[in-house]
Amino acid sequence: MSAFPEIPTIQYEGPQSDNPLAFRWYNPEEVIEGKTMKDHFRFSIVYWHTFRGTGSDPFGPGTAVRPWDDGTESVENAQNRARAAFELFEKLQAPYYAFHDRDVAPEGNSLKESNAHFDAVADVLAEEQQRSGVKLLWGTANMFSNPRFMHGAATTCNADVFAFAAAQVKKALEVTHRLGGENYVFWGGREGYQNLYNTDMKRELDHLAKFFHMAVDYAKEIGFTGQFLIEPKPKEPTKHQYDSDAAACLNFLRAYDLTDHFKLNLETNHATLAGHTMMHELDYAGAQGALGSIDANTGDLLLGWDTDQFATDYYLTTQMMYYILKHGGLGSGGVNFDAKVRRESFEPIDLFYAHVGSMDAYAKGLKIAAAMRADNALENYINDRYSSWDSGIGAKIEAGEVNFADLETYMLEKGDADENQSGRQELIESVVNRYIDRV
Ligand SMILES: [Mn+2]
Repeated sequence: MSAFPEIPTIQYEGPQSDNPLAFRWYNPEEVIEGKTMKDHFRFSIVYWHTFRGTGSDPFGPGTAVRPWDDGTESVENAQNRARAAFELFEKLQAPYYAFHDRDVAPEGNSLKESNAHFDAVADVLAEEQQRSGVKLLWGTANMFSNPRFMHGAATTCNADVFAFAAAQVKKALEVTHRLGGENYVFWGGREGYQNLYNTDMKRELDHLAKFFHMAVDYAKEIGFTGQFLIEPKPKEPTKHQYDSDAAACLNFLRAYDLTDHFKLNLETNHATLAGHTMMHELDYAGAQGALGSIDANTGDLLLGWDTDQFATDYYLTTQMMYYILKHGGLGSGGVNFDAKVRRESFEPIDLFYAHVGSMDAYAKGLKIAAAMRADNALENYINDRYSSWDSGIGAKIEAGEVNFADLETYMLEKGDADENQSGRQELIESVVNRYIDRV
């Protein structure tokens, strides 16, 4: 039985198409910089927003109409939902999906029962993957919804809760491994604090590191070779999340000897909550060899919380694809739509309009970014701006050949520094516009 009987498989029709159920820019087989669009993006659909999101908010209940879902927490309903999910993945031509353990299968009355539910749904996920060819980009464990995690999971003050979380991640790793997952993600959930007065921050960070080392050890034990990813987020639900941004995560990983085992899963709306642009986070992580994957969404300029909206802004997608290309792509990661339709967009067809529109926005962003790179549109300005480092005293400093005394001697002889040159910000912004106009 089809969950989306009115929806065809979405096809590429080109930029002139007016069909909202066709791609105008995302052409999976089109080659950009020597790689197909399909391989650049490795688009992934999330289970949580797309199949468990109801549209509820703090002011009212869910609004979403989901005819394939009977609204119960039965295993059978979860299995039927999985079949509906794969129909959507296929019709969107998405090669990947991602889930939390508790999105795909209902939590039971004990850990044992929860694990059994998870296995029963994983059987259907395995069947559907086999049938459709859609693959698992990553798995993760939900360690924030159940009230037991009110103080956190790996950073809880309650040692038993840490043990429960460890058991839950052990199982999630096993299922991710069984389903051929290419990555495993840790998003901090409630790993942070509401008030430092009642918090032993050092002890909590030590516990978090211990937890990650145990996960690395267990992956090795079961032969899971997927990439571990941490997803930075500065706040919400806690006022301070320990994985607050790319720089904080990398410092944590380095301090606890975990850099060899982890990369970052960067999310647009988390970057902006941290007071950064997404391109900043991508460039920072990329510069340190830690760009793993992205959760593709956007916030709202006028709202200060994590709205997880579908991105359609060409400036944003151009910037993202530019820095992803600059750092050599996403490796085993992908462009994962951690985005939800608005509460008012309650019909099943809105799930398609949302994904198609955003996939197109990323595809156009990729084409604009590649056109800029082909002309070295930004690189020419950057190279010129830093040219004082290519020879003379700049080259000596970079090579480590001079010390403070040498530089004092140099400047005493010279008298003053060479004149500065314009940064040309306004010019470069209009250069970017030129490429957006042309593609
Ligand atoms: Mn988010």
